[in-house]
Amino acid sequence: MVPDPASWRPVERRIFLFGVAVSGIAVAGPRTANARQRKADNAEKNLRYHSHSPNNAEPVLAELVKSWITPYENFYIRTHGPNPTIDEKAFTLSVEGLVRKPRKLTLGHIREGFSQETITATMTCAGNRRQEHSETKPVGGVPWGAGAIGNATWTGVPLAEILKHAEVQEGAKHVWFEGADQVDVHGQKTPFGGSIPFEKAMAVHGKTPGALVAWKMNAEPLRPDHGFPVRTVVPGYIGARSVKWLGKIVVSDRPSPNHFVAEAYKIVTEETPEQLAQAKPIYHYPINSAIAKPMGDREVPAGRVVVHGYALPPGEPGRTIQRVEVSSDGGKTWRDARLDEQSAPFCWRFWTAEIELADATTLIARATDSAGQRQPQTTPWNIKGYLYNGWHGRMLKVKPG
Ligand SMILES: Nc1nc2c(c(=O)[nH]1)N[C@H]1C(S)=C(S)[C@@H](COP(=O)(O)O)O[C@H]1N2
Ligand SMILES: [Mo]
Repeated sequence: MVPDPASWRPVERRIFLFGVAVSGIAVAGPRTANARQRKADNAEKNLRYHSHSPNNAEPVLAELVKSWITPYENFYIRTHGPNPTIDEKAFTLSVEGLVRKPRKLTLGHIREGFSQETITATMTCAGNRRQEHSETKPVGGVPWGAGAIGNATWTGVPLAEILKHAEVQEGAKHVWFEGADQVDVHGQKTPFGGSIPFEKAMAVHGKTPGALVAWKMNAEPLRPDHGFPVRTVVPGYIGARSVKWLGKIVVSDRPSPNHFVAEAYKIVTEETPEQLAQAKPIYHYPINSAIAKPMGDREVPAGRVVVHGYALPPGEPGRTIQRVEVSSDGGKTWRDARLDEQSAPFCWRFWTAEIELADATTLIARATDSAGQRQPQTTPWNIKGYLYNGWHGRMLKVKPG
């Protein structure tokens, strides 16, 4: 059972002073508009911080399920290094590798030179619910509860358009993304990188492009924490493939050698070279669901209670949430939850269930998708604590009626 975020010890707020030097990217000092902006951004957020600079934070679950589109204030932040400071005017996005016409695209060109699309997609961290893995055995990484997930509208240009413009050559199999941030990896500064199969980059699932180069989130310019000025958004894939502060796209015949593709984001039980070499990078996220309300940290009166939560279909195209069930007797009997109206491809679905509470109760939720695939009761442990999607339990303190 996982403690609610409300019971966490607040992380001491450190004020971020210096921008990071990145080649081709302007460095700003403490008194710049950017530094002020960053402080303002953090203050606006309605999140519990696991760390500052790198900023890692998630919302309280009861807040998260108030709106199907997650407002900026409630949207989790996952970063591996300090936010880079980017000079919009000097900014270019480089498109290179297996292309006939390598490009350096300005923001103006990205925003105005291509067709523009707005999609809705849920983003979730591969480490969402990591705390539950650590109940089995310790795992590394940010100890996420079930709040490292959010749903937003994203406005941008389909990655496929940018690739066509650069004229992709024969043999393209993967597309790499590189951020402008600098992360400490084995004692060396490395940009955060992602990689997706070329097929996914060129795909259109219904109306949803396989990947978007986005500059707006919920109809507003991306905020610094979410990758200003541009990021990729890859519907159906773990958040790590949606690279923020995107500075470079490389078309290649192989997956990116970047640490965050070649080593991190793999399911292994030991980080040995053998296991890491064998394991494939994680792309899609699996089916998941969580109980968001009532929270476990306050007393709930006995009697009828409305339980709220989210359910996420797996990230493969065409899959939807078919059913969510809730149990208050440890999984012996289950009651169907009511699915909210609002739904869309690659998006979570909210649900509610009315449950009669007698005394101290553990509620459990599990979701089933349109292919009949159900959330597993537990998720096998892995050392990095990824993709926890076992039945979600919530222990309630019930006030006798
Ligand atoms: N450049 C860069 N992009 C990044 C990251 C990062 O640290 N640096 N973190 C990734 C991870 S692990 C996740 S889950 C998502 C989180 O996006 P958000 O902070 O906008 O919620 O961004 C991804 N893109
Ligand atoms: Mo993530």
